[in-house]
Amino acid sequence: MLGRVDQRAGTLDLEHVARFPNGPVRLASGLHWDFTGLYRDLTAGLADAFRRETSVASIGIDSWAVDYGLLRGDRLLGEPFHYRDERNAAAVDGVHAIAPFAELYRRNGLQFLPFNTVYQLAAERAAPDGSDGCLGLADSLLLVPDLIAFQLTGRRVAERTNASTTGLVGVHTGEWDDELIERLGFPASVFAPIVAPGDSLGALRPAVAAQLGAPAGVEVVAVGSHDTASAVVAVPMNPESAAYISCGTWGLVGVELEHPVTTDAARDANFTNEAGVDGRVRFLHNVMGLWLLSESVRWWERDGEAIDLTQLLAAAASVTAPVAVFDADDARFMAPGDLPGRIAEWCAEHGVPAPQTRAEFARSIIESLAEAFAATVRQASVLSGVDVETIHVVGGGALNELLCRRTAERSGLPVLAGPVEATAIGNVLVQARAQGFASGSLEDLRALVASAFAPRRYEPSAR
Ligand code: LFR
Repeated sequence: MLGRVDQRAGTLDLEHVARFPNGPVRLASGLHWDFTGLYRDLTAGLADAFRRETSVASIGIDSWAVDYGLLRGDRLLGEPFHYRDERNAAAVDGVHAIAPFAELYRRNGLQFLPFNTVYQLAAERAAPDGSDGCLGLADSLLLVPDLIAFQLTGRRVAERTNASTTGLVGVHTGEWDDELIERLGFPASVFAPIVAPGDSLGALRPAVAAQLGAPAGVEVVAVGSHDTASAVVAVPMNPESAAYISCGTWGLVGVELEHPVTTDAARDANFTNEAGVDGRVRFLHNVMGLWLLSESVRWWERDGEAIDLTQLLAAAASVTAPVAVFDADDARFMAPGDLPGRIAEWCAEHGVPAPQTRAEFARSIIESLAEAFAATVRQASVLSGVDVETIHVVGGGALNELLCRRTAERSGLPVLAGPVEATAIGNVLVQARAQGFASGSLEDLRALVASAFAPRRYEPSAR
């Protein structure tokens, strides 16, 4: 994505340059990412961006969280594991035997998700093939965006917003929790120095610059490298009276705070305190998100049939009979596979009629997500004390009219939808500020977002 920002002129625009699939690959060792393919495609995209725009000043990188690559010297020790791999579940108890969850929560402020890096690292050492994984061989561990930054620049850093999702960063310090790392028996030396969004990571490696035809002087700048952190930057909200839903594969539902909330109630509600840009706190909960729909569609398409999502959603919108509202948070929906079958299984266990047609399944998913979104916004408000008056939906979910409308109706609050490309916008704005094309607080940056991408409003009044 190419971004052009001029705060004084009030302009902010994005140009799509390249888009490519990024699916998991099942290898003998488990579910992995094709990092090498991802890097190939993104560098091709960068080269294309440099052909279109010769005055690119900087590059910012963001991706999903928690997953990492291990390096020995410059060599990547295998493709990174995918957080949906099954290996993590078995490692959870071992970690909690050393550091009980209540203690972890006090230290790192994170909701329990079995794939948090801390559990993945414990699983790494107890690989199902009987080996002890690659942790013992590695001399550095880099989360996915940091791994990309390393390939581009040669610098090994850990960007703070994403590092905060590992479970190994102190919620109050923003630094690696060395004592916890030592107690868990992880090699402290693999963790790279923490940098903040806005810090320069320096120039491209000369070989990379030549390969990509990069303009002279282009540098890599740390942004909110956790995609959700960048997305929250671009929510055109007043954090004192708004909640946000960053809705794509996941639905990240919460509020932005100045200070973490690590109360027993927040822990019991499984709310996370992830690091935001400018020291803000992303107090939120992971709701399963549009994964429920995309993975169902993938299942239906497994024999080669192509399903038109727009048509499916239109059919879902015209379902008039009541549909099952299931618990979108149920852990059974986490792994890839037969999602419709698992939804039907949930319904059978809870004595509610399961959806029958694909349109009913889609409607049931949307209703269940809207209900989970509404309930989670209410919880976020109670736990944090933020008096929520509006809900902002950003990300791909902002295009889903049925979901936005039902979220407004189920929550009783107006939903403001957009921007769709919030993550890319937040990424670009933090770079723009670092380069002097914009200045001020997140509120100043959000004012620019609000004027460039007017949100679409959904009223809470029922049909
Ligand atoms: C969203 C996201 C979530 C994180 C999940 C796994 O893309 O980054 O914030 O919990 O993916 O990394």
